[in-house]
Amino acid sequence: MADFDMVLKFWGPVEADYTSHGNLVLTRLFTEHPDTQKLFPKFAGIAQADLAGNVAVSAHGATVLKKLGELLKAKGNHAAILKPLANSHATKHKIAINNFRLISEVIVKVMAEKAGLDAAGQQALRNVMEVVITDIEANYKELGFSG
Ligand code: CUP
Repeated sequence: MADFDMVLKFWGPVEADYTSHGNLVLTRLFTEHPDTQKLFPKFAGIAQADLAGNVAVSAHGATVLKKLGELLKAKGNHAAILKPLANSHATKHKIAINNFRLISEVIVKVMAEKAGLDAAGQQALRNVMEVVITDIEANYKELGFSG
């Protein structure tokens, strides 16, 4: 089975509550990698203890997971989805590529815990994220953002 489909088998629980799962992803990212909390100015001042209940964290977490859902459903045909995302993350937010690797690993862990993503699914998601990140990197290069 293709990696995209392998992950989509476990997407139901995530899709059913993008807000809670999204908050979990960003809270975990900011706790495990505190520097990443400074990437977005609107999150920089939030105390770690308040992340779980923060509405803005939940909202952006939901955005991240919705985007990932779109990417999975595009099954590799994602150039049109990634271009604007790479654009805004390079020119507006200035998010270096390594941060996408960090958030990807956190998403794998959260899906394992909350959606039952099994070992094969975890590998499939890692493969999908590798393709996505490579394509974002190519966009970054075109934009002249070193990332
Ligand atoms: O959209 C958005 O917002 C993005 C999403 C994604 C993820 C992963 C991959 C691809 C895409 N984001 Cu935001 C991202 C990020 C963040 O937020 C943070 C950190 C890092 C990355």
